[in-house]
Amino acid sequence: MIRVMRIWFYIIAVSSAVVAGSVLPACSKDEKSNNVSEQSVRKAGAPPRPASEARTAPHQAPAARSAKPAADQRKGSVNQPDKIAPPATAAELSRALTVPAGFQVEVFTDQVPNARAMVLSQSGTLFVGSNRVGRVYAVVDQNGDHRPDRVHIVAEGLTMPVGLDLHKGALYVSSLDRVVRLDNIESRLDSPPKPVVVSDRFPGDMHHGWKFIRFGPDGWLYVPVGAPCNICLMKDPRYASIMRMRPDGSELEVYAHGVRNTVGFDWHPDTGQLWFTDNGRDWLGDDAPSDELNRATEKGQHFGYPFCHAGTISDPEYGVQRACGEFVPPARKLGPHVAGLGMRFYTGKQFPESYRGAIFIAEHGSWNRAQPIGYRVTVVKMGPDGAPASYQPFVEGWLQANGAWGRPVDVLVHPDGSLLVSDDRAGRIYRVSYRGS
Ligand SMILES: [Ca+2]
Ligand SMILES: [Ca+2]
Repeated sequence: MIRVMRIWFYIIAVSSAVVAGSVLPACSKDEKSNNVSEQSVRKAGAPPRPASEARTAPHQAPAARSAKPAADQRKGSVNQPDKIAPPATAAELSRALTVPAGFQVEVFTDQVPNARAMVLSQSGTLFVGSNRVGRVYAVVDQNGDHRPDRVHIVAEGLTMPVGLDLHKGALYVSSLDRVVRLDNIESRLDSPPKPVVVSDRFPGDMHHGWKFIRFGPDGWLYVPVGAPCNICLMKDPRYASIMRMRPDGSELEVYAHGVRNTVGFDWHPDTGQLWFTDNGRDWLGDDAPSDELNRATEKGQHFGYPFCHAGTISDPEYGVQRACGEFVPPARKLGPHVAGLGMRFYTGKQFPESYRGAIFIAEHGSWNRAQPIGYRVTVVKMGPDGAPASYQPFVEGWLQANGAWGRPVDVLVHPDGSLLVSDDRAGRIYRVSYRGS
């Protein structure tokens, strides 16, 4: 009898630990991680994480244990705005969203559930990734009247296919531990090809495992690998980095270190330098640290994580190991917990002169802040020295007093100069255009 009770006690203790472990650490900065177990990831083809890749968490590294803040020392709170119904009509939409004078916002399509990153082909097909629904969409507007005629599903069953880009007629798509390719995609929208694996050399962690990917002007495919935690130091240098590889998957290497989780980047149209957003750590309070807009000027730079946040905030646990001065500071601090995801330089001509060369940022919005923030598109305008000079809201209104009906994820400059914005909560893509004053 005593033995049976002991076993019951053990089962209850372990279950409680599992529940506790799956609630807080599973929270990611820009959204909660998918509720999918590592076991189901392995079933989907991802290899289990080798022992050598174990994180150097305090429970495994006695030297760091004393610096670990206990759970009750975390600063901050969870406040995820309720999901409310999106505006149903064009009139309601224009009342809900605020834009600068002369601009207007329309729904481009509402047929893309869980819409994430976007890429537009030369012939005008808009490919859209997703997260938990595992699909890739192709939105076709045959006559270019900004009213899509058809939405195809060109891939499904992928694991968090957030990011995608086109190269020589093939659509490259991220899927957790791998990048796959759909060849000659535009001629096969009705009968899409089976994805071909380009590389499966990425970790299989679900936490920050979704990947925005893009080809750089140098022809390399850039693939970030997020930290598999809120805050941790991994021995494997692939974690918390931006990696890159050749289009055939060869020469995989780390391009930038110390990046917690970037879900959007672009190259400056004149300098060719890589600019990227990075989502700061959680549980340091409502107002710290700021999320970051960063600029990489060469390969091999370190952007601070997990030692230093937002250029000046030494991490309470890892900051003793390396000083903030050792790292590249952000080019611009964004708001705390705003969750800046997709970003693009404005290369169009439709918007007024002051927007030329500015950076638009899709802010997915906070969960770890008493007063929610983000849920908007912001704009960073550049000064004459090429450095960010201002940071302001551009489109706001997805967040209302009683909840949030949408969450911006990615932005894309259309060749006609308008700006497309994807929204994974409302399953929509919007078109922001300028009509003049
Ligand atoms: Ca059309
Ligand atoms: Ca940083």
